[in-house]
Amino acid sequence: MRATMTLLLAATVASSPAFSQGSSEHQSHHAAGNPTTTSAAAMSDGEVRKVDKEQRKITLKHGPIANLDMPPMTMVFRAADPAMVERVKAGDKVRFSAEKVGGEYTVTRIEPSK
Ligand SMILES: [Cu+2]
Repeated sequence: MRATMTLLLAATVASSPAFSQGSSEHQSHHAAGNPTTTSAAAMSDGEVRKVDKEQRKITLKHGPIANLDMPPMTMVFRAADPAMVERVKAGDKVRFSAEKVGGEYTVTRIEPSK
């Protein structure tokens, strides 16, 4: 797929200099936009180990979290939204997004996984 794209692009550049300008602008637009979009929307797999409703904390055994550069582990997260600790319970398999907010690892999104 990537090799095909490169060949097509090379052919376009070779045969039509006018179009090559537009193509490279298009390429750089995507290169700049993708990492941001991906990290904001990235979901990681996890399993709820413990929910502390009073402290609004969720202990998750999680898989790799790309945007936090974190390997799989079990750790405590703060829930961004109080409703999150009502929605999940120990033993639930979930998909979630986490970010570091104010120095605390915070779950910004969490949903059941199947
Ligand atoms: Cu972790």
